[in-house]
Amino acid sequence: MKNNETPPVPQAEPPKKFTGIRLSKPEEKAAGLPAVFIAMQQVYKEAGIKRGLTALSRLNQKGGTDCPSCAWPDPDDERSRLGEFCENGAKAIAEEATAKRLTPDFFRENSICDLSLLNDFEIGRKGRIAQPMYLPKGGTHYQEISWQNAFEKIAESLNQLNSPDEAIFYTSGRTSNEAAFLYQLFIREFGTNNMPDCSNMCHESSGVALIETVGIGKGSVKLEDFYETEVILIIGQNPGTNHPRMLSALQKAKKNGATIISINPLKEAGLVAFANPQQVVGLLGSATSLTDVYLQVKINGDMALLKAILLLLLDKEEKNPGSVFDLDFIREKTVEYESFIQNLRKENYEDLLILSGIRDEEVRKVAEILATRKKIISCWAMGLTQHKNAVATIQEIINLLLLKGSIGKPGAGTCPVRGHSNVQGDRTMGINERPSQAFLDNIERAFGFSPPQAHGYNTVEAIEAMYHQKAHVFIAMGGNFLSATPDTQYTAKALQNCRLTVQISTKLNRSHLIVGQEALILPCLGRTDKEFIGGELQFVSVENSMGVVHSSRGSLTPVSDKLMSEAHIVCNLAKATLGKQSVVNWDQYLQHYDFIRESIAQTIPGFKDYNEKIRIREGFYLPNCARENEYNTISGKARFTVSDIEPIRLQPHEFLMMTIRSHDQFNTTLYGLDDRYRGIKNERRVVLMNPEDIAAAGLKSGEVVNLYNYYGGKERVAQHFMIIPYDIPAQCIATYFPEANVLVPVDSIADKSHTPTSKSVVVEIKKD
Ligand SMILES: Nc1nc2c(c(=O)[nH]1)N[C@H]1C(S)=C(S)[C@@H](COP(=O)(O)OP(=O)(O)OC[C@H]3O[C@@H](n4cnc5c(=O)[nH]c(N)nc54)[C@H](O)[C@@H]3O)O[C@H]1N2
Ligand SMILES: Nc1nc2c(c(=O)[nH]1)N[C@H]1C(S)=C(S)[C@@H](COP(=O)(O)OP(=O)(O)OC[C@H]3O[C@@H](n4cnc5c(=O)[nH]c(N)nc54)[C@H](O)[C@@H]3O)O[C@H]1N2
Ligand SMILES: [Mo]
Repeated sequence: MKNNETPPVPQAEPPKKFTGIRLSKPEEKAAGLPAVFIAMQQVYKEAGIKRGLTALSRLNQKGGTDCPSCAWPDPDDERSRLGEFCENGAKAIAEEATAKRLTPDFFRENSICDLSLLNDFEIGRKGRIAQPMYLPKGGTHYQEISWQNAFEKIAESLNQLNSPDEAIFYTSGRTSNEAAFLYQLFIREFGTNNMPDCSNMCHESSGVALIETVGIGKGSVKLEDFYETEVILIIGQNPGTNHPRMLSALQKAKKNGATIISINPLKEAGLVAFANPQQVVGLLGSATSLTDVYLQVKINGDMALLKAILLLLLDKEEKNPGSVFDLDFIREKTVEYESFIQNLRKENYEDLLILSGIRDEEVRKVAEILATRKKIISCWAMGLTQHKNAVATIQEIINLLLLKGSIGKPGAGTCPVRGHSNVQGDRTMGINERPSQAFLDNIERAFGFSPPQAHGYNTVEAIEAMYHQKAHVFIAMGGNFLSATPDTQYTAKALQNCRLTVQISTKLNRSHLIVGQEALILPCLGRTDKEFIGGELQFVSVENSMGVVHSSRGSLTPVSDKLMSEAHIVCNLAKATLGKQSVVNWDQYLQHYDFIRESIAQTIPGFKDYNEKIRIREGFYLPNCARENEYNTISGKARFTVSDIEPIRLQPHEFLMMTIRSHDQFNTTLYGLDDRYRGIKNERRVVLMNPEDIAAAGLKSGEVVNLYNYYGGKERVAQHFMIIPYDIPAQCIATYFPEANVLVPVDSIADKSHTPTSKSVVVEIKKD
């Protein structure tokens, strides 16, 4: 790009250009040979054969590297010798293990404006950030800076604030337990709880719903429970793409006789059938069919659907008491059953069917299955958590499980399937803007300083605070805050209002380009990188979606000797900022990770003897009361909850939009431009739309449109999207995240959990 063509400001949104779509029929099964093949090719292309083979052979093996992709657990028993990873895990490795690096020359040659004109796929492909970089006030290009100077600049900015609450410390869920623990310790000693994290946009609704009802904000099942359960509900989740290794567990469950019920507006290939690439038959392409009953619910129609199912179950139970509900469990282990039943009776079955978009016969089929089964697991993910009524909907699932006594026993329970590989661990380590009093007391007891008591900002509040200039310094431990959060243009302004923005990252993304008056990039080691201290290879630890804490060690030589581990970045930042005032021995933590784990053991329940237990190769389970059929609520019992449906009423010209992931992305990181299972190749600016809706709106397949949202009286527009006919319920549409985030209103959030409502955005469609 010539200088005179460079736009004056960096672009917050990716270029509004099409990349050349190719369409095919959506697939009806996931994985199989092509998947593994494609994945391995990408690794070798990015990392080279030797690095690639080294990284892949260690992935998810006991004592090896924890996959930086999703949080699905590794099998406790045998692990596949073919490799315990999936296509998308391999893509995550290719992304991180790449041998390409961004040198100071790269940043000299490319201004932030130039880079912002690339699409997110192109930006990410540039390579690993190889040294700390600094963007001065008014600067157009990043320039190299020493680690020492970088820490001093941050310390100076933090110490100049009028209050520690004018700083914001974001965390994305890849950060290890060790780094997360030190990070929150530093932030609290500095004096704030402003710790928004990606959870706020992810499973926060699950945490809130579960704590209120069963007394623990995590799922209750173990992997083995899948192998002895009778029914698995999979609601608002696309495991074929986002948790591919879950398909092996579903396959085994199915072989053992489980019935699978999927609830999703889209017929996702991975839920329909699976050809396991880790088995010879799977490699040959023969598939196990997975879902027995597939309910293509309307977007946000889940609560109505669940209530319809519950009404049918109640009806059966009343005809033959004790035949459907687990009355002993209800009596001994729960409270508020009567008010729940009373409220349920008020519902009208026919109305519920209309709201859910599911036919009577289908709902009856499900009720029939659930009526006689006693061991039920319910899985869910973003299809439930990112709505206004997310907490209430998830609690309706809990109601169902409680009625059936399907929790706290083998083969049954809750399974919110987590996103980032250590998002659950980061919360356990105290990354939480609303820490419990007990947690704060533990910090005070272990370290002798008084942590701040006032709650801090969550993600949405952090955006508002920066926008309104109540916060001036933004530091991100990983992630891509600009592109992952709602209302892209608004968030861009918020970040640009800051005096200093700091990104601790492995790869370049748009959050490095839309920055405060000054900006820093601190390049860190990733999961696959080896880290030596005093000649000894260190390891970190992480917690998976089922509460197993285990170690992870890198296997590759870092691409640059100027990378620093996240834990060491925090120690140095703390030393520079807090200086002699600090009561924490940061120097000790720099010497060995065992010292960090020792402090964790002294502070956080469940981590006693951490250093010994973490050396058990398969890791150890954290205590989980719901799993033990104990409920850590005020009453000491699990709680039924009562909630009413508040349907989203659409005008005839409006649509309800969900923003979803393609098969070729990890959140804002694009591995490619395809969504193979959905039959969409080489294009992301698409709107999936019901064919009858397309005709009724006077549109055509392939037509170019703009999408509008008017929440709160403000116009938001996503320009230049292509209409694609797709099997999706009427008045529902789907677009990809993050391209459509510009439409997600920052102030439209879930009740109680404050999660942005990224799966129910009211949209108007107009021709371009
Ligand atoms: N390869 C890969 N793996 C990932 C990620 C990734 O981006 N790529 N992201 C990671 C992270 S952080 C997370 S949180 C998880 C996300 O994993 P998912 O939650 O599976 O991700 P989404 O694509 O957001 O998909 C949500 C699914 O919910 C459905 N859905 C949307 N709205 C509704 C609704 O109202 N009701 C119902 N019943 N269904 C609905 C969509 O059709 C889609 O199938 O995956 C993690 N793993
Ligand atoms: N519209 C819409 N918005 C959404 C969602 C949605 O479904 N729809 N989903 C939400 C969800 S569930 C989530 S979890 C968030 C995700 O939000 P984030 O966690 O903020 O985003 P990611 O895209 O996962 O972050 C990717 C970046 O992390 C950095 N990175 C990768 N590995 C490491 C590492 O090991 N260490 C460090 N320090 N940095 C690393 C790289 O620079 C990379 O570019 O997005 C949310 N936003
Ligand atoms: Mo997530």
